[in-house]
Amino acid sequence: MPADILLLSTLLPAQERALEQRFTVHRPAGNGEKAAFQRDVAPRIRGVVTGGSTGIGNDLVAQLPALEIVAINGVGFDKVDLDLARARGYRVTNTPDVLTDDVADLAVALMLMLSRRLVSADRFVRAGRWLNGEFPLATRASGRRYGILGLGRIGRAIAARLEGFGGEIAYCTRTPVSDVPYAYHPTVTELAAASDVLIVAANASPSTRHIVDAAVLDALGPTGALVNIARGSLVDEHALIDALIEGRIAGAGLDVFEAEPKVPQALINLSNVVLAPHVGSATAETRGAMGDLVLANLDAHFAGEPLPTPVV
Ligand code: 8YV
Repeated sequence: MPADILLLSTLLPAQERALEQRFTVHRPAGNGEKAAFQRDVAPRIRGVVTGGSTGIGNDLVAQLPALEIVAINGVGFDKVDLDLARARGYRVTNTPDVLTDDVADLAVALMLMLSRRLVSADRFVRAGRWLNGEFPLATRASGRRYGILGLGRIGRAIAARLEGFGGEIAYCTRTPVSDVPYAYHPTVTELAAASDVLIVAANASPSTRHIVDAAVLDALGPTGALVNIARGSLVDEHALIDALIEGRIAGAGLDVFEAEPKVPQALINLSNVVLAPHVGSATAETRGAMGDLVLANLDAHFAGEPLPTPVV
């Protein structure tokens, strides 16, 4: 009998078909179907596929007594309770490596768009305003001081790209990394003070919540820019909005938000902000590779083989 899988994330259509060929696939219950789902389906669910930014809540896990594996279609596992997984004995997998380049590309793109004011420039041309005068001067993107918060796979890929921009690269992690030539700063405030562009690329966890706060933004200063491609929870969004409105930092490029997909109107109103709808890994190629890894983890689990990319 094929195992019952609950699909909470979208995969490419061909991958959802592949999943349906191998498993009995269920989608989340709509309003009015919840009682039937809990009674008839939930007790049979052995696997869950979910997104990195959505994860799975413990209330849903509590409804799934037969749960054996949560396959995250993403690298971040901050929205899955790993202690609960260990205690209950189900596996957790993610999709590292395959999305690193895309997320690093987006970090650099946001930095470039922000410094060179590309969103405003595009609007300027479309509105026909070029006919009446020149576009205001932007800020150089090359040759700056780049600070990277978190130097895991994605942080390193961002640094590798920024090496091509000249300038200085520094980073902040809990302990210094031995194999990189970049300057180390033990605190985020010190890193921000030494940076023109502060790029957030750290894992989200209770200990990194709001690690970029008002003090860090003030250390970054009125000519500094913030880029966040990690998780919204790492940045105190209220403090960020205040700093942007008061000109205590120059701008922000954001792919992630504290309550996404809800984006505060205050950020939408600001012209010194570039906004993206959490698209770090959202290319056809990378989503394909991520989906393949999700399928490979599920196949391995149900065949009793070692998991390709286990977290728990
Ligand atoms: C995805 C992500 O947007 O990898 C992650 O942790 O947040 C992103 O790659 C998400 O997982 C898609 O479901």
